[in-house]
Amino acid sequence: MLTRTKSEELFQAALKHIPGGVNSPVRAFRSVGGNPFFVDRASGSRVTDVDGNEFIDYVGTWGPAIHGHAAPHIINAIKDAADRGTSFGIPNPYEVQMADLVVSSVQSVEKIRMCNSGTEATMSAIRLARGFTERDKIIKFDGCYHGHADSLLVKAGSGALTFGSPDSAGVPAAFTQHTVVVPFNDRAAIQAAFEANPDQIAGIILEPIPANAGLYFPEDDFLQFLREITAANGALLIFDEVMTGFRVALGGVQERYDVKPDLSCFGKIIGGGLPVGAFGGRAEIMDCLAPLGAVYQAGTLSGNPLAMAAGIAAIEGLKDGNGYKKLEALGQRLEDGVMQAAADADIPLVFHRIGSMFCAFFTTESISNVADVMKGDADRFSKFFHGMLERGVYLAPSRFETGFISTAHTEEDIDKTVAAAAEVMKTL
Ligand code: KE4
Repeated sequence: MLTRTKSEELFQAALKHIPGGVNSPVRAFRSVGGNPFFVDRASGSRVTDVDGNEFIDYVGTWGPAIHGHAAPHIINAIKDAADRGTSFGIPNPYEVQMADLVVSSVQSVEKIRMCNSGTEATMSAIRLARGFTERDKIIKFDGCYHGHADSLLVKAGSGALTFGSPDSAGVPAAFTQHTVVVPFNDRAAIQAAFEANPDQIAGIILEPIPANAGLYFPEDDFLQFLREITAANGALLIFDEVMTGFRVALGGVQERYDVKPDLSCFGKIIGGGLPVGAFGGRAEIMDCLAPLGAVYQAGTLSGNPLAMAAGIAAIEGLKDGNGYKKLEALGQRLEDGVMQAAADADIPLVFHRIGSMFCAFFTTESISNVADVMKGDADRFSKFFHGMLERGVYLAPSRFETGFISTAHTEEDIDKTVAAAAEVMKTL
């Protein structure tokens, strides 16, 4: 058993003044049981908790740590920038460099606006889509998560013709009445939504590869279908690439699937571990933003030099493409090893992966939307999570979350992980 004394003390102390003891719900281990550990330090592929336990980390702060933790080139970039001031509220050269870097990396982005989180990015992109099209309604997919802006905290409606109802307390029904929720990969439902709302749909927003309710994939040409049906109906196609942007390729999912959305949202990696979000796309749409246009959007720390310096270092470190080759090789090694471990233990397992993003489902069913993900064995996942934690491997503390490999992970890390999985699978 792991020594958890200091983490337990800290968690009890955290509970006094922080709701649930955490500053973001998923960290609380509520879906796997037990209490979270507290990190003392992290480096490369490892995090070390306050009791001195070291773990191979596959959460990677939920995506930003594509170069691993405390990557020297990122830390040095932050230190250099910090010595000259942390934020000015006045334009700084890093903002121009970041904008040029994203535009040169992502085919559909002609202009970009920085903000401070993925939530801000998607919230702002939707406001911009509504302003540009002068329409109110948005289509989103059941199971896709775009941060916690009111109009996106929406429960799936009973069908394409009904609007979503709030999926959180505190969201007035009126705030979700313009959001239509349809099942992912369901072309008929999308067709019906457009027919039921002629000339009223401002846009469709989606995670082009959903990764917040398990990890699953657009069925053949589904993204191309969305590109065509939005164009045909005067609606915008919005890719939420907060997680997949610069993760699955330098140009994101849109590069891998060769589909050009009208707007894209980013976060995580482009902040190099500091708070950042961004949204960008066609210039004629982006130019509707204040101060040029009538769509208001702002942020005190948007484009601050620290986050820009960190993000620029993170992206520059990916440009030669070697990192993606390494991530693919490590991802394949992990997938092969874990699948073999499950087979040897006669445990039914579905393993979805794209590059360095992966998710394991304890089920025999195929997975193509969130309803399929719900059929997974939650109890088995929790036992697997804790068994791996005991053996020094930290997986995402929820079966609905995606795991991440970094370029700091080694074949030895992967082999240790597979060996641990082989032991734990036998206990399930
Ligand atoms: P933030 O506001 O958390 O920076 O980004 C929201 C967001 C938007 N779009 C996508 C596709 C996302 O994955 C996210 C945030 N992802 C979660 C991880 N599943 C953040 C972890 C958390 O909420 O603590």
